Amino acid sequence: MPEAAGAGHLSGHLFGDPEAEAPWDEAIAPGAVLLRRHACARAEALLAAAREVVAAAPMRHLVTPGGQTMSVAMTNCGEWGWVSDRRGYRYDPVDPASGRPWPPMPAVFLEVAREAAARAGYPDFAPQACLMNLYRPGARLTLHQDRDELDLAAPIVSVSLGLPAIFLFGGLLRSERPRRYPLQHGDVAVWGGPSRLAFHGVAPLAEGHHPATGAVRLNLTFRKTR
Ligand code: MD3
Ligand code: FE
Repeated sequence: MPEAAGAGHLSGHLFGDPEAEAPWDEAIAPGAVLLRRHACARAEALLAAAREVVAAAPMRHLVTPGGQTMSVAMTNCGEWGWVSDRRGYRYDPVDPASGRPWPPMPAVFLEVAREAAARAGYPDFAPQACLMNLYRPGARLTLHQDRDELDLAAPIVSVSLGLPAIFLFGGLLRSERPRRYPLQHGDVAVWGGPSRLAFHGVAPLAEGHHPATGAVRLNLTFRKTR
């Protein structure tokens, strides 16, 4: 049989991982694109850098202004960090748990975020905050909008690592029934333009094991905050 340019041949030697598949892009809404498996090649570097951030600014369960403890554990790196407490939601340059600035954004975080944004049509994305969300089985995010940022013209870039999750993507009204998208290890999403204020959430994480993270999912969201 002659050598064919089939998917097996093309994906078999990417980055030296015989299991690796070539990334592909999926437009899901105006201004929203999923860059499937885009971060797989740098997943180990992202996770190693994430562990260093967490050593300096541990994951914690924030309390909402309504007094509920969030099921997702969070920390931040970069100039600004997203925090929630009884007083409200805000970006703060200081980690309230330590009184110190958030750890700097690791170079590999910035590289992956900027490259994804550029691919989606935002060549000058300069994230000032990276919110790191840790999901254990059962953890979820109810439908919400991200509107604590002053510059809504900048996109949000998100990177999924570890266990898969069902992402819920709604419309500009809470009443719109969300569509469900599975997000897998290495998937990167860019949310901008008309999708920037869409309601979205994450369904409760199912139990599982992922070779890169074990029993958890880690999501990184990169934002321009002001
Ligand atoms: C769509 N995080 O931290 S990332 C969040 O998987 C958040 O941890 C989820 O929603 C997670 O606020 C989803 C994907 C995402 C992020 C921001 C968006 C999707 C978005 C903003 C507008 C529309
Ligand atoms: Fe969000």
